[in-house]
Amino acid sequence: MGVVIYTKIMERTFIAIKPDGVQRGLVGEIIRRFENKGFVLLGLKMVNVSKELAEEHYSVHRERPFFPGLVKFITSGPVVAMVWGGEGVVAAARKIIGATNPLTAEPGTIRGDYGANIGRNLIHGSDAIETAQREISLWFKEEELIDWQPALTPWVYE
Ligand code: IDP
Ligand code: MG
Repeated sequence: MGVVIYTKIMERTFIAIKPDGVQRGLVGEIIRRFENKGFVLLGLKMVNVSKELAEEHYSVHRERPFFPGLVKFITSGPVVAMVWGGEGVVAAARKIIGATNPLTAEPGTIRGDYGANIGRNLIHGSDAIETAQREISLWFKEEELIDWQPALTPWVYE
């Protein structure tokens, strides 16, 4: 019963733990927050991001003054790329992540709890459903994503 509803409301988002999050040993802490919420991990891999992938991922920011530094930062060390699923996961993940600038991000959010500088804000999350679709297909091959449902689903979804 719950499983059927779950399939209908399923949404997917792209989440990436940036090089600062990996270097600071926050991979487990960050994944824990999404797991605890009840979202479902559908794909995960560690990536040494190429300049081409970084530039494509952040192409909307191409003209911004911070773009070269951003590309340099994202390619500076391994990134943990993930796809998470769940009802309303795109918007809800952005709330878990917090505002772009960690100095104004609310305490309790990932950026609010662990960040202290806008250029080192630990994590990326898609900002809309269409963006999520674009980013998932940019970072993952379809066969790298696992279509599964946790046994606890009826205890997370009505
Ligand atoms: P978002 O990650 O919260 O969606 P965006 O405005 O899409 O924020 O910016 C993308 C990324 O670019 C940010 O997460 C941050 O890493 C970087 N960035 C944004 N604004 C600045 C800035 O003013 N200085 C340095 N880096 C920035
Ligand atoms: Mg953004």
